[in-house]
Amino acid sequence: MLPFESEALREVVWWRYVGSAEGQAKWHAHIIVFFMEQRPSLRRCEELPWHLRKCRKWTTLRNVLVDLRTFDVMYNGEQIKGGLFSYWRALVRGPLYMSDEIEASIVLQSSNPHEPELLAEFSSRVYNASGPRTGSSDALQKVGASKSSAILTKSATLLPQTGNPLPRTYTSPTFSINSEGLPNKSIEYYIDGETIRESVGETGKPYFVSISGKSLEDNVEMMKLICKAPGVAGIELNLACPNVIGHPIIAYDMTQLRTVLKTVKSLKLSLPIGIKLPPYFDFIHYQQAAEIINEYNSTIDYIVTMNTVGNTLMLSPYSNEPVISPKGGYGGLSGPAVKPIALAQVRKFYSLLDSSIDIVGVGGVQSGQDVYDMVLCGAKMVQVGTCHWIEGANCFDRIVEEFEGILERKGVKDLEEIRGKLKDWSKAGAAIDRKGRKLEPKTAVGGAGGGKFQSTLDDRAFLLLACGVVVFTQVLCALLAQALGHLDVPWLAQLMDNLKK
Ligand code: RRO
Repeated sequence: MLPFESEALREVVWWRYVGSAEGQAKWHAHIIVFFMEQRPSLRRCEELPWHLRKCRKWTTLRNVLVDLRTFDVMYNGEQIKGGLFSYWRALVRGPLYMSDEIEASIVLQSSNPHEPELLAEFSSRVYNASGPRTGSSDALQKVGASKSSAILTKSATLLPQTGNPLPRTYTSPTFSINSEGLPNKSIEYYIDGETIRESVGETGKPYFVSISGKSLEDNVEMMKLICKAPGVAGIELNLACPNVIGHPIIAYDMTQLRTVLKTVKSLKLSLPIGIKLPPYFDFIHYQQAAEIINEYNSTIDYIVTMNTVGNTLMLSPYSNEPVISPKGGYGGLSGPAVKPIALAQVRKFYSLLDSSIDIVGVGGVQSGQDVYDMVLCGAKMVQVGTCHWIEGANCFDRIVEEFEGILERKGVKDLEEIRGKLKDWSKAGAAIDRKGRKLEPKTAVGGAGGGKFQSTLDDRAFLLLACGVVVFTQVLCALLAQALGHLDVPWLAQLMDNLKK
């Protein structure tokens, strides 16, 4: 058949039997099931990895590629050897949820000498959290233009909302509180082609949409809409907003959590889906949540942990009233103060969840060291929320550069070398810690590499010492001048006489 005719035929078949992104996902899944049951023939090795990548079934793709017979066929097959390498590159070095454009460019550029640089940029694994500075394409464009490796929207509702009454945010160097109440421009805005084009620009970065519907029905409707929208890389389903008046935090109610995941499974979405969780504090609650999420491991691609610590209260020492107005002053806590809570979530879920479910760490991240800590605890990607809010999108450049500096100093070539490799406390480790603390400036906030929020006590000691040196030098000069007869100050003459005696 002539190429033109074959293209035309392809079109006809597509419209007759496929018809939509959802239909396409269904057929990919059929073909995957078909080939999974076959022996590793050349045909299977050509087809199966391609369909798995299309469906973003990364774990299955890895399992197929590590099969020795498959490797043999692919490595020795002239036509598909390049494919083998490109699949591995996508699995090992690229961020997990690349946009199709980025995936395509990685395959195309497999022989490009600049490729390591391109991949290094995307291996940063740091991107924005949903929250302040994510509500409009103007704000998202700044995220896209920075070293953030992806772009994530503010949590959307079906209809636009203005949010809770002002003042609804409070910031300090160590923590922030918000009760924004989901101000957003509606799902229609965030999946609109123009919004996505403006936000992503020429960067080709993956664009994720966060949703936080008022009901399960709203969430279902929004997920269906997102799957039909071209240009969206994945969905973050927020099950943890603490600030909607009259709506408890969904993922604290295990029955509701199960119902939500069951419903999501029944939708057979064509996009990767992550769920954003609230912080848990008791091991039994982690276990209960993890058990439910594991039940849906073929549906849930990743979790995002954690949302703000809900319903906290801060008073003004001047007015003796809450610092924010909605909900009696209760709001979600974020910023450097919550980092230990966030690390605990990542670590605990890393030990409880099936390895096919990835972990995106978020909470109190403001430096490269914080990103490193998250990865050590098991995070595959790391989000930055409050620091982005306070510092602006430039924070991504700083944090990514700090993180890359740490990796370089430690000789880490691939994040998998360190991900989840946190060791238990040891005497040797404690000795290294003591040494390190002595060398480091003591921080008022605590935690190394605190970036902009750091105020060092050593700076003050240095200032005192400098003042002492200046005063001492001046007295010495005066004594010298007196001795040489350039000065005639009676109390200095007295002091010199006393010194001579
Ligand atoms: O908009 C908010 O008040 C808000 C949301 Br949706 C959320 O998920 N977490 C938070 O601290 N604030």
